[in-house]
Amino acid sequence: MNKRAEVAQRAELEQSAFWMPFTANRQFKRSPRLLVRAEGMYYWTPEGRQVLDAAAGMWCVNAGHGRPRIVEAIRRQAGEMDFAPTFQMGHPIAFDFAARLARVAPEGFSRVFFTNSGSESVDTALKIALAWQRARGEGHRFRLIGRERGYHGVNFGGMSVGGITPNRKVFGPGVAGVDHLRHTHDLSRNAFSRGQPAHGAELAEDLERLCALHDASTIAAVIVEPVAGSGGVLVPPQGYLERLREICSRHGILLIYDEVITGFGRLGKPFGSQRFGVLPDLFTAAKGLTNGSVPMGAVFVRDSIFETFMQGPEGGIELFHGYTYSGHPLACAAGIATLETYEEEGLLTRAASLEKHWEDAIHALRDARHVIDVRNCGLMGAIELEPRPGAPGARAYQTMVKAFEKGLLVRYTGDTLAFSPPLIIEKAQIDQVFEVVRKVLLSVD
Ligand code: PXG
Repeated sequence: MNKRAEVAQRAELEQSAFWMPFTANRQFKRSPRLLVRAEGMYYWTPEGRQVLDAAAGMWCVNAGHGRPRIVEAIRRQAGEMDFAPTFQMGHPIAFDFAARLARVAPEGFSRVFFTNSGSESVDTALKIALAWQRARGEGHRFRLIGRERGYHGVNFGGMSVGGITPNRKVFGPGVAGVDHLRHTHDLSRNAFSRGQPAHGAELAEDLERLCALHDASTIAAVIVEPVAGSGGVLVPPQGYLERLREICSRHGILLIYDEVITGFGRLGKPFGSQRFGVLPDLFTAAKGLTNGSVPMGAVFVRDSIFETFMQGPEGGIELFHGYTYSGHPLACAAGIATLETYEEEGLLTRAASLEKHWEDAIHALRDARHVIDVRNCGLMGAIELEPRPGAPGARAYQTMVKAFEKGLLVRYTGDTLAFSPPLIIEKAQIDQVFEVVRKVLLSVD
């Protein structure tokens, strides 16, 4: 692009009608970072610069970009049938996709409710939990418990159980009857842990505190991410999920996993529950469900929970909930092709075979400039930087910007750099990711 065209484009962007999500709009539009093409492990900028994607877009493109089978499936479905309702009508592809999903889910989770995003999946799961408690005669259970530093999307339910302060503070009181467990991040005991940290299983006992305070008979469900993503890649301490599971079961509380990030192979198994060997009662998915290609989310439900809803009169709607686009044909077509791609290439377990290399590569940065912690699990990782005094988040932001200039896409949250590459990444590319980060950190003040 010549200088004049560039100046014109900048001017246009500054006035753009696009109110960008979770973005400093004015700062971005003054100095934009644009992506125009993607294939495999890479994006390209309008100037033709290649950018290695160490973020799988935004934790979603698990099979890499532009996979031909997925592209073709979307194209074919768009030509055949663009839309069909799923309220009191059906189309075969939604039934087919749900059945295929049930086959990769842990045993006993053979019912799937479709949504269009992670946020909608979370709110759907919370509503199913409340409705289930009522259906089994426990309607006095209305409380929902989340966790500090949890991210469950941005709708009212997910915002309320979420535990990231800026995502909550200006939006009023949220859903009533919500409380939070303590988070599990503890640098004083667990800094530079490889995989699950050794200390902190006892933090699950915090649920006992809430049961004592509110009385367990008022609590419907607890929701946690198996590994907290946006809160900074917080890996559950050894024994933590086991204890949380045990306390929930003892008190009749449903355990919901938010697997929007941990689903579809991120942790070396199809789902986080399988990686950690601790099952929830419901779990959410989105992102990798369609490889990020068409918006879609899902809630997986234990068979026994589904059955509770199926006891009333046959002509009665069992759950007054759903979205116009639940089970959208394009999303289902993309999802089926995504599953086929994952299965054909062994991607739902590939992270397990790369985990050791990934772990060594990221932990090699423990002595890099500004670094105060390194964490990892599956093909997920984080490097926490010491915040610049008086400017929290600034150092990680600057690192992200400089890395992008050097051809690497990473994400950051607070002062933590987060890494979650497509699961097709090769070892040499893993090494490249962390070499670039090391170099960039040298140039960040
Ligand atoms: N739950 C979890 C665990 C998530 O990570 C959502 C729900 C909401 O999904 P939707 O599709 O409504 O955005 C998410 C989304 C980041 C980042 O950089 C993370 C998410 C979204 C955007 C950025 O950490 N997670």
